[in-house]
Amino acid sequence: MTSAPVSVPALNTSRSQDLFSAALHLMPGGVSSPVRAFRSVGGEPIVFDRVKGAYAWDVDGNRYIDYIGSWGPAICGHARPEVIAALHEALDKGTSFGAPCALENTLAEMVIDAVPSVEMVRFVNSGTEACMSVLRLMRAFTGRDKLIKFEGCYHGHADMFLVKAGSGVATLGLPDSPGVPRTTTTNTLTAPYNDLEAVKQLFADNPGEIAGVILEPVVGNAGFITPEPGFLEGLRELTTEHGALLTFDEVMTGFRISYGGAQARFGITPDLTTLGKVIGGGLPVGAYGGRAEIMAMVAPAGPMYQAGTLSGNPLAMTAGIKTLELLKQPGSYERLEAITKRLSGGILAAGREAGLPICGGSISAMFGFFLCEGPVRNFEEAKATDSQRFGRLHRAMLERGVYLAPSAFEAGFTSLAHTDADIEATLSAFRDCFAAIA
Ligand code: KE4
Repeated sequence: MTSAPVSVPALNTSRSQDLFSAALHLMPGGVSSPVRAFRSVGGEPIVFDRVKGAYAWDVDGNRYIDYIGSWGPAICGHARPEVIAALHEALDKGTSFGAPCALENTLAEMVIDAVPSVEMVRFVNSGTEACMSVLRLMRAFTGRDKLIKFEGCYHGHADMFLVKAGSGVATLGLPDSPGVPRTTTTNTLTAPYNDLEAVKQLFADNPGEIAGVILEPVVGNAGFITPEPGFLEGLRELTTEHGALLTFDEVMTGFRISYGGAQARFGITPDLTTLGKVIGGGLPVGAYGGRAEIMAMVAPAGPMYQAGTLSGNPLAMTAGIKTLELLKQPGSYERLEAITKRLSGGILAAGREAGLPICGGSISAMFGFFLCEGPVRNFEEAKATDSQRFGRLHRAMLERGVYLAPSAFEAGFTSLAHTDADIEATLSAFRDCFAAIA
């Protein structure tokens, strides 16, 4: 018997509504990035005023326990005093140099020391830039044009990645955004996540033409989907066998699944890795790196061109360095694993108690759930989730002061700032809300 949902006073979001109404006339959809518009969960987005630790406050003064953390960067908690202090100090020396600075050496050494595949690294300003650059590098190094990506995996918004795989095993890329010419995505092949046979078939159908395979080693952009045993190992073997490069897009998983990323946790070393989010500590940073012989292709060391005005800027380097220093402290990942496992286990238990179809899980500081029976091993199976019901859940959780990703096809993120009390309060809200939407 599930308890009747506890009613809560309606949220006063009048100032958010005013600001968002104005934003709609200023920016497409009123936002700087589509997912923030709450289109897939309904209702209007909350306009943030400030963040601190595990919390966000909107412009109406409502406080939320935040499980997005700026989509990953706030893994140590928002506005950590140590990061803010370091930025204040760096600010006095200027905001951008456009010239080499020692801070780049420091962060590069930290990334190289931490991430098994990275012997050399190039900093850029976003995950999108990192992924588009690494694709160019895979093509430059192999002299081949084709790429394999997986349905549901997101590698930023560069044209060649905006491919909506058709249903079925493997298909030539069909652009899923206007403005992306077919010629740009013809070389993008897709396969279902966790489907090694589909990848084998792609290599057989395109002998000597595939430059590389790119994937999220733990998927966070189709909801939370984990690699099945043998999947990552199989990709490592197949790419090596066919002279193609293996790239782990660790923009989301890097320094979140472990200090060395998913590749360290699973013990599979790709040829190249992309990073972002956490390594910028909330300021714009992306990076790509890998074997020195491959990175030697990158200009000006080699012929593959890639550049950026603000790449490696001192403020972003400072925030990244301080964030990794905090993460490196003993016990950080044990704490993240423990609170996230408790949260995820509690969500699944609450959903089942309410009689809802639910599946999901967590790895380190990343979690997710689908409102369907499951298991969910790929994007096709993820689409079975009840998005409508998720939308009602999202709004009900907001009213209870819990801020979840505004899409059924995203992951959730915890931080070192989330307390046991925050987790308990969140699970209490889930129990209420599952009862309300059952
Ligand atoms: P950015 O260009 O947004 O910094 O990174 C693109 C990117 C690349 N690879 C992975 C695995 C990613 O998760 C991302 C960006 N993630 C989304 C969240 N699903 C960013 C949020 C947004 O688009 O507003």
